Amino acid sequence: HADMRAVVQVIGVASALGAPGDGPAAGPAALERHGLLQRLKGTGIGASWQETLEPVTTPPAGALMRERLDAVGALAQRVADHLTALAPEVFPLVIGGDHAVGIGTWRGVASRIAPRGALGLIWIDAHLDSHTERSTHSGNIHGMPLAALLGEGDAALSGVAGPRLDPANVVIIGARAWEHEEHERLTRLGVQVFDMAEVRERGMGAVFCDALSVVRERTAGFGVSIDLDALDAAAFPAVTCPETEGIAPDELCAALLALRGCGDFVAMEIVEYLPDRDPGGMCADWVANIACAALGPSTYLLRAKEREFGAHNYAPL
Ligand code: B3U
Ligand code: MN
Ligand code: MN
Repeated sequence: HADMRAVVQVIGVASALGAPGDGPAAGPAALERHGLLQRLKGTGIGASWQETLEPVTTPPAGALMRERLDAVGALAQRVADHLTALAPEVFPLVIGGDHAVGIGTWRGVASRIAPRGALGLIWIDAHLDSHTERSTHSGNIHGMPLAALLGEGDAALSGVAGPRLDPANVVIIGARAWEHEEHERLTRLGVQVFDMAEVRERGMGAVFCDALSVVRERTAGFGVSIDLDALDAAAFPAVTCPETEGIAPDELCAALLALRGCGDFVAMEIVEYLPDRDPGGMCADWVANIACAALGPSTYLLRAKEREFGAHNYAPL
């Protein structure tokens, strides 16, 4: 896995098609300007940022649900195709954009590993993102991507090419705001939810450890999708739908360090960053900390670098 992490490729998706405002579309460029790639390279891994995808058409504000579903579906298909075409040794880090981009990310990643087996997914989010166009209260498509990945809802979203996720291989961490329809859907499907009450009670580390065993048990590889609104809104306000009482950013980073030892960790996504609400760049720093915690070199690679360069000539975090 040290080799796999040596080729992280950042793929921006500058889309706000699923969000109520257009702010999240500016996320990838803002994070790039803030030095996300340099921070990743500073851990000692190889990384590049070759692409930021954009929607081809953006329906006007107030467009019909039909038009918006088709626009999101078309973008998701392009994201999925892009990921499917990447060389096998590339580890994709997708930077949103709102969470609707996840439909493309995880169908694409599931297609890549399909010859070897199923995909597991850890969905870290204040919300459940498991509405369909029929059950949504807000009308916002970023509240629907997980349902679509599980095969539910309108064909424009659920029909994006690639294997559906098996509910038994999916877990949610950090949820604390949902509507009953989406909660019922997940209960019916059998998706395990580690809600915020459980995170608070047992600690993020213990919950993350359980989550890892679920998504790794019957799969050929697993991914992590991080909706930044999972973080506590007081510490991380730069999201479209801030929710209080969330995960502390440093707690999340500490848990994510466990990923460095996982050879079957195949892709990561970080979404919903809203630069408008981050004038000082404090949240952009946290995004880099999060990416580096998960994707920095394995202990094995760090030891090798220490032998080669001495202990302090590179930054492990
Ligand atoms: N469940 C609500 C809130 C929400 C979902 N995802 C985000 N917000 N970012 C909805 O709009 O469906
Ligand atoms: Mn959310
Ligand atoms: Mn989300």
